[in-house]
Amino acid sequence: QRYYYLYYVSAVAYEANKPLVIEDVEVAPPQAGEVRVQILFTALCHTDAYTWSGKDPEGLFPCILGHEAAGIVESVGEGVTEVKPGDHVIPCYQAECKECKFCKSGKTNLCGKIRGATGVGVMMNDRKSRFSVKGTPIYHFMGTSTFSQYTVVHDVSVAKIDPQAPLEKVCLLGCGVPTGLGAVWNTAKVEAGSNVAIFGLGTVGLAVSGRGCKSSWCCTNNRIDIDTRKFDRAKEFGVTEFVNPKDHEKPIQQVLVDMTDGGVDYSFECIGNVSIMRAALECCHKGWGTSVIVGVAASGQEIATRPFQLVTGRVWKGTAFGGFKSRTQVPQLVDKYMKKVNQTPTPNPK
Ligand code: NAD
Ligand code: AHE
Ligand code: ZN
Repeated sequence: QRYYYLYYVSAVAYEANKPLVIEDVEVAPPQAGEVRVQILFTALCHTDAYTWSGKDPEGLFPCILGHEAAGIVESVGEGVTEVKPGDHVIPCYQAECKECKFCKSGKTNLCGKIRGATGVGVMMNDRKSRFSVKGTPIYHFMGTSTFSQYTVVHDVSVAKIDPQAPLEKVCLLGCGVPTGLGAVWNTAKVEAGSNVAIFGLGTVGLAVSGRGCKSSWCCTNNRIDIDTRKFDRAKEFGVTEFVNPKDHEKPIQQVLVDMTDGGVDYSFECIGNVSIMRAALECCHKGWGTSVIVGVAASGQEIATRPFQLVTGRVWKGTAFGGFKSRTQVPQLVDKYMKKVNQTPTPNPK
């Protein structure tokens, strides 16, 4: 166990939309209930770009972005019992304390214990940052800040995983892949034979379309993207039908309703565009179609539809981290990846 300040390299976002600056950052030792992690691999999620753009109402600068990563515990603060130095971990922006009203409810994967601190870029203990550059504090981001060789996270935000798992691959289980899988398995609970429309074929949309829907044996999937290069990538995920809104004059919801004998059973918005969220709801079948909002829309943006769409049986839902309880279920997803099996994990604990 080592308790000293570390000087390591991080990519600091000093201002919205300005290039990240590679800096020597001082990373303070973990305090009680905190874990310092050496980040070995980090990916880029659209949400990092969204906050960097300055459109996130919770975005604070200067900060260290990044929340889709994997690494090794370097040291732990007082009272930390569930991980120790050397453990392989995935930082979890959606915490799981197992004690708060949210965690105990069995109804949600949201956790309330540290959300108030992570939303303002600090740690719970002293409401301060563990990062600084020449004495200037740098805000944390989403309680993870993985664009850094070392980071400090709350113990409730770290999932201990199989040490054999390849960290360069399972880092994706920190956000995009579970979000897409869980949107299908946990939030929509798509049944076999369902007709599904997926708007946006980035990491999240591909996770919905690939393993997510295949595991649910959907027979028809309509994938929508304006970037046709994404279609080639999606074919590798077994996708066969594509719709490019730019090829149609009619609104995309009408195109899909016409193509699917009245609308799809499920749709997923994986872009973060409020007009498309509306289209995703309105392409659903009257009486039962369910649309899941996964995309994150900018500050000030609002969704709209005619209430009649809901009165006539369509359902509008949203999902955060695919409804997975992070510390419990991320290690299960890693195990599933290691076993290369394609089954749903155990249901959320009550
Ligand atoms: P991404 O940038 O990899 O993919 C977005 C895709 O949308 C791209 O393929 C792009 O070509 C396509 N697109 C953009 N505009 C379009 C349009 N008008 N019509 C059709 N397609 C369009 O993003 P990602 O990392 O997969 O994330 C997707 C969204 O989900 C983002 O808003 C992100 O912030 C959000 N997100 C939410 C959660 C959650 O827990 N709810 C988790 C992860 C990501
Ligand atoms: N600060 C943003 C929040 C955006 C948002 O909804 N984030 C998702 C995760 S995106 C991961 O790539 C989420 O889990 N939200 C639940 C939570 O507690 O933040 C904003 O727009 O205000
Ligand atoms: Zn993300």
